[in-house]
Amino acid sequence: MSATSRCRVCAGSLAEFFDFGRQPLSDAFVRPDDFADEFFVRLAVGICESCTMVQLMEEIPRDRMFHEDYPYVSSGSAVMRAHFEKLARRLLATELTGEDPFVVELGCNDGVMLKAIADAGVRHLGVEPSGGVAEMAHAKGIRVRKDFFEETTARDILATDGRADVIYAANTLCHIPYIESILRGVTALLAPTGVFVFEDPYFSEIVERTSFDQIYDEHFYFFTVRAVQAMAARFDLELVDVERLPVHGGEVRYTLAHAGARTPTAAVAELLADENKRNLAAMPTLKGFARNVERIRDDLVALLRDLRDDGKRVVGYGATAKSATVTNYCGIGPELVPFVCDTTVAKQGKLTPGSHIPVREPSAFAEPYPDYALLFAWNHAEEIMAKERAFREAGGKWILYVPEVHVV
Ligand code: JHZ
Ligand code: SAH
Ligand code: ZN
Repeated sequence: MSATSRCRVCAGSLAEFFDFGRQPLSDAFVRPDDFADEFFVRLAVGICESCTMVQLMEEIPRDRMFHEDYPYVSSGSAVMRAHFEKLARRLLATELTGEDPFVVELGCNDGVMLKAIADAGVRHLGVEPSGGVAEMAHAKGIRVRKDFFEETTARDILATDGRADVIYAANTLCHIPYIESILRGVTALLAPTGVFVFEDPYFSEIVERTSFDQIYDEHFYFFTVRAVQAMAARFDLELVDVERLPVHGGEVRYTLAHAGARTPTAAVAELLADENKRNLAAMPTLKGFARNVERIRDDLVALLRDLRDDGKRVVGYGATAKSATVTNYCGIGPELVPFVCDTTVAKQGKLTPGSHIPVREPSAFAEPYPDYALLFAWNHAEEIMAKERAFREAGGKWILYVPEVHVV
């Protein structure tokens, strides 16, 4: 782990605004008999005093996070599958209409987006370093390169496949501290009229909803229009469109093009104005966020202790990466939440990182239903509550902690 106090985009100085303390790797689920060598990092977040990019204070070695056993599988949510299919259809209709178009996806995971591109017979390449999920994509008939995307990878792809009309990355670009290498690679690989489209959690939404659990090892950057616009300009790229997305608790889809190649839409200036109105980059705003985080921690722990003291059963729902921050920062372990259920086979039978809550298969939820379910996968609330309608009908209640601790 390398400590840094300089912005990874512009080398400006970072002003730290929150420290979560010692945190485990969020997707490092541990075997019950083997947690002696868990890896911890200092999880703290700061803002660049020059370019306003919000980022972690310390970089975590990428191979510790993204490897053969990386457990997150993108196709686990029906809503997310539909989201990516819709985007694929739109790209096919608007950006991939020329002769023999070519799409590159960074972090294609199990192929949730590229499947629709492959089915349309369009030339594509997924770049995915995590072997297990890359293999799942390959099994779907998708062309995958098991690798980290960076400048050398981009130049290599350029040499073999030519320029890309679309370069796409969902929930991946914000994971990559060495973003300079990525953007140099993108600039080299992108066709003159091509677009680099990426979508990630929106920092404005994180502050607005105090969704502090978006802050964990894998999320290195927390993008805003202002910081992305400044970053793009450093690489002769230009932010030409933004679109707010409801998924994963509120994201923005950014579209970059070569500088001067496209006219920016009005949405860019509008969202930038909104950020300025909110004083998003100002220290008092960030300190206010920090106070809200502490309040939510106190409220959540108080509620869980009261329920335990009243003899109520509480079960966790969704062993998310986000929940690593919640459980470890708040000090929530099996004494407050005896287990958490999750559909991901690779997480089942293991313990949550750091907090050591057993992960069980979804069927355990109804054997019998608990009194309360703590919804760690709150970003999938609609989908999960619909699927688990019988829980509420049986008198069960959901506990949520975004944007405040509340019971429904
Ligand atoms: P979910 C991961 O974050 C990590 P996580 C990563 N860093 C990131 O940015 C996002 O994904 C994209 C389970 N589940 O999507 C499956 C059910 O059990 O909120 C998952 O383990 N039943 C790349 O992990 C978890 O919940 C269900 O019905 O915070 C959801 O994880 C559904 C829908 C999900 O991402
Ligand atoms: N796009 C999917 C997957 C997000 S998970 C979705 O939105 O659901 C983030 C993925 O990025 C992981 O599968 C991880 O292995 C991959 N990743 C991490 N660093 C990368 C890099 N440098 N190049 C390409 N993929 C990377
Ligand atoms: Zn900076």
